[in-house]
Amino acid sequence: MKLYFGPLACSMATRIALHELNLEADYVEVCPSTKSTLPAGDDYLKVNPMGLVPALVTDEGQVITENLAVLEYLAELSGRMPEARSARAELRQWLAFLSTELHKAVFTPFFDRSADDHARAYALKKAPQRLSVLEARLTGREVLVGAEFSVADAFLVTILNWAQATPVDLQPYPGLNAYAERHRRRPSVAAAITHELPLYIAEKKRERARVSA
Ligand SMILES: N[C@@H](CCC(=O)N[C@@H](CS)C(=O)NCC(=O)O)C(=O)O
Repeated sequence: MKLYFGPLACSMATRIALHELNLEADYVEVCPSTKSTLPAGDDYLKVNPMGLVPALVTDEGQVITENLAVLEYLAELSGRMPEARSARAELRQWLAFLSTELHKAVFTPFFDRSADDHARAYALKKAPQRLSVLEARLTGREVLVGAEFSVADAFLVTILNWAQATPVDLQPYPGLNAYAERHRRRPSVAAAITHELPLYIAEKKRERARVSA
């Protein structure tokens, strides 16, 4: 398999999931500004015309995009999709919530250069309700769905990591904050952050150089 990723972006959820599930993959970094791969300089738009990460190329050569689909594919590939239909629906429900209500609605406006102050104000207005839903869900629970760390946790932990770089404040949500702190120390998560943080810093440096050129 091959994972196209951006440093500390939502694609880190797939890196964590691959690690958790003991699945091998090649990792190809994508520059968010030029949409080319690093260091080869290949055109990423030929892989995903949306220019968004993640994209996972399976061993059969299929390109899968969209976090929800990629994460569910990996869970299924490794036999970790729940057996019961109701439990599968529950996992999908949380993946969809994370993808749409949390990632896109609350955090994307702080990273998307085309978002303006109105978009960011809208996101901050939406945040408390969504974070409260998570706070209620995680109170007394170690993980988001089921009994073990799952692809949904890989996704949530990746998203919550962005709070540090945005005005989204996790402090009023002690259960959620503790969840984020606890899982950041998990080996798969710690390894992903340790690997991607220097790449993120390098990406920001390149971006500053490009802007001032
Ligand atoms: N709907 C997509 C969204 C993916 C997405 O927003 N990826 C961001 C990184 S977290 C990205 O590639 N941003 C680069 C850009 O907007 O140009 C999914 O769920 O996979």
